[in-house]
Amino acid sequence: MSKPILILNGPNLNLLGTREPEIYGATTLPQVEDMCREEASARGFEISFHQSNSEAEIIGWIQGAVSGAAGIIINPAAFTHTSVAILDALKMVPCPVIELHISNPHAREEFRHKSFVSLAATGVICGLGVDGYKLAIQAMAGLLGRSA
Ligand code: CA2
Repeated sequence: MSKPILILNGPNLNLLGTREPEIYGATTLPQVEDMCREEASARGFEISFHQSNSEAEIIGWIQGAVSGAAGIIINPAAFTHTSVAILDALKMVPCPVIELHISNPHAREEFRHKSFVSLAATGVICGLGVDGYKLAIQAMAGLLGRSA
């Protein structure tokens, strides 16, 4: 059986679609998960989709990906700008890593301009709303040689 694409979402993204729709849109995280499952399945991939407000839990999933995932798509949310621990974990995985943001952090407050995660990312998608998740799956399929 082939390995899934791991899709990780950081703190507060469980609230997607319920607050700050002017920044993050009106789509909920369960709707994003359905969208991702559909997009991946059209390309012959399974996904393993998670959200956590805990840095430790996210690091646990990344460590599990060392042998258990074809690729990682991660929206680290606020941990993007703070977490050397997530960066270190991502540096240990052999698979492609796509960093994803719904908004464009570079067009927002200065503290959002710095990403620790980018240092371990194969590529970064930002500012395209929740469509970025679909685009990340398409890009990951290309990186894994199955653009279907
Ligand atoms: O644009 C993104 O996807 C971010 O990763 C979202 C993070 C933010 O800290 C990053 O700078 C950029 C915040 C996620 C908070 O999620 C919420 C969702 C709905 C309502 C309120 C917060």
